[in-house]
Amino acid sequence: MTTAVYPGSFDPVTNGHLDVISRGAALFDKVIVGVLHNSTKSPLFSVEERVRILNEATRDLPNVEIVAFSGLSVDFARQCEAKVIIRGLRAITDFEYELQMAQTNRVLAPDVDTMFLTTSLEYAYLSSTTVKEVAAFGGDISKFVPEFVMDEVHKKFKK
Ligand code: COD
Repeated sequence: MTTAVYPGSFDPVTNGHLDVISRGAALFDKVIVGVLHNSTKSPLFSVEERVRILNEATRDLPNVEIVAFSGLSVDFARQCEAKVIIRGLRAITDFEYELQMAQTNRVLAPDVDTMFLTTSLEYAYLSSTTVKEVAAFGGDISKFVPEFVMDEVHKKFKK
C-alpha cells in the first residue's frame, strides 16, 4: 500500500488545499493530512477545530485521513509509514521555500521523498492568509472555501 502525507497549517482549509488532497487521493492508496500543532504561531482555528473542519471537508474521500501532529514533517511521515510528502506549488514564491524544505527533509530522512502537485489554475492565487484577510474586512470568501468553512470563518470574526 502506498501512503503519502500532506502536512500543513490549514488555517483554514481552502479550495486550493482540497484540490491537492483530492488529486493526491487519486494517486496514492492513502493520504494522511497532517495538521500542524504550532504553539509558536497563533492560528485563527485551534488544531482540534482544523482537524474537525478537514474531516468534514474530505468526508467523500474514503482514503483520506486527518491527523494532528507536532514536530518534524519527516518524523510524522515515518510514523505514518509514508514514503512521500505531498506539497502544493502555486508560484515561484512558493518554490524557493518549498525547495529548501524538501532538500532539508531529504537530508533528515533520505527514505522520504517530497512530491509537488502544481496548483490548478483556478486556485493559483489562493491562500489561507488571503481568506482570513478578506473575511476580516467583511469580504466575500464564498469562491475560496466550501460553504460550511465560510460559516466557520465568519463565526470567528463575529466574536
Ligand atoms: N494551491 C495549491 N497548493 C496550495 C494552495 C493552493 N491554492 N494553497 C496552499 N497550498 C499548499 C502550500 O504550498 C503547502 O504545500 C500546503 O498546501 C499547505 O499549505 P499551508 O499554508 O496550510 O501550510 P504551511 O505551508 O504553513 O505548512 C508548513 C508545514 C507545517 C508543512 C511546515 O511548517 C512543517 O513541516 N513544519 C514542521 C517542522 C518541519 O518539519 N520543518 C521542516 C524542516 S525545514
